[in-house]
Amino acid sequence: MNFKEAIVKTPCRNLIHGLTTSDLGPPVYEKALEQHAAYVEALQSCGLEITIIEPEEDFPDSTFVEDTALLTNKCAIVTNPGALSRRGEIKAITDELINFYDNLEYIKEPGTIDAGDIMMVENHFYIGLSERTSSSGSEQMIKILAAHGHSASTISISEMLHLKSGVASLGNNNLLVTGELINKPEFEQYNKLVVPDNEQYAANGLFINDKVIIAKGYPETRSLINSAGYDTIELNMSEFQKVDGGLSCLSLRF
Ligand code: CIR
Repeated sequence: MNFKEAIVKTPCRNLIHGLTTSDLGPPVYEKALEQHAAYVEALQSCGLEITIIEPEEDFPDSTFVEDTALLTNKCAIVTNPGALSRRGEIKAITDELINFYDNLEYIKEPGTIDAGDIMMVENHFYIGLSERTSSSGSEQMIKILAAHGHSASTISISEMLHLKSGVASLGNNNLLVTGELINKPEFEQYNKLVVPDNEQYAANGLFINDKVIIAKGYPETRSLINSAGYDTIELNMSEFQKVDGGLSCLSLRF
């Protein structure tokens, strides 16, 4: 799918209190703002129109908009995020999505989904069953997607926060993949670009309109992607990494 639009949300000051499993220390807010602005520019350079939502201090993790909705060329599904502190993020996203989609679908209690657990490959959606995404959430998602002509299936993950923490579709049957996901039978049919263990963070790349955006500082992954014939754009993601965020989490692309 060629993307035309992206929705992002400016990080709030409370980003320093975002959920995290890392021991990298709290993000520096001003740096996060700079990195976010560079991210927006990179999306623009890939040809996307960007809608920027105002920051919201009540939700420290709300810059990670990807988790709050799944957008396809046929439908928009607002999620019920797995972390309690993130549930309220869907209000602002819903208010924005109604400007782009006629009908919104919703994942309902008790189901939970973070859309960072969902990877689109052509017309198929892989849904990671993680600590954030429950079976009930994924069953609802699969039904909604099927009603709109999309197929979907689940993959269990145990070591990563989200499915897309460890895999990204680069189109042309290529997957950028790392860690526990490398040998998943579900990904057998793909040509795998395997991200080495010491560069795992770089597996969360973004394939947008023929370019691949990757985190800066991961030379092996960059040359792997370049050797496969893609141009890369590198972005410093240090402040978002401190709160477990990656490139894909920072936008909703459609
Ligand atoms: C969280 O734990 O929810 C945030 N600190 C990071 C969310 C990252 N989102 C993503 O990978 N899609």
